[in-house]
Amino acid sequence: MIRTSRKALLLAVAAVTLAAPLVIAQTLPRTPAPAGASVYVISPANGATVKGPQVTVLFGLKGMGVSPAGMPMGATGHHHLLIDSALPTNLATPMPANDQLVHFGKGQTEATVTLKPGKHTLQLVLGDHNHVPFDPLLASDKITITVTE
Ligand SMILES: [Cu+2]
Repeated sequence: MIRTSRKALLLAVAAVTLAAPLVIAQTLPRTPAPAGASVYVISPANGATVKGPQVTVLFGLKGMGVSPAGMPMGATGHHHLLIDSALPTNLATPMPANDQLVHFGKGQTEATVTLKPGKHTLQLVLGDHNHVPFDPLLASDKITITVTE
């Protein structure tokens, strides 16, 4: 009779821990937003049809100020424009920067973006000096526009 020590083999395998690379986004404290603050898209209007491909978006903010990223300056933040994109799911980390989540870290209050013909959604999120969304989240309504050639 051949006996293999399966139990010993399993224990050996269990003892091997795999050092899988972990990507942990840096968690930062969220800056409290003043009561009553809100962010909104001034233009284009929700449902508007606009000529593209260059579309100018005006950023609105009530109850707070706009300041460049990098230094905490009281109740101020900078705008982020989500293009055809959902809100970030993790609100305790700096927002990523990409074509669909554009930072305006110089304190811009408007931007001209290039959009292909068709329907697009736009939404603003205010971030603090670390690009972390405020607490509570300050995001505009998501608007939908149609861009023509
Ligand atoms: Cu930012």
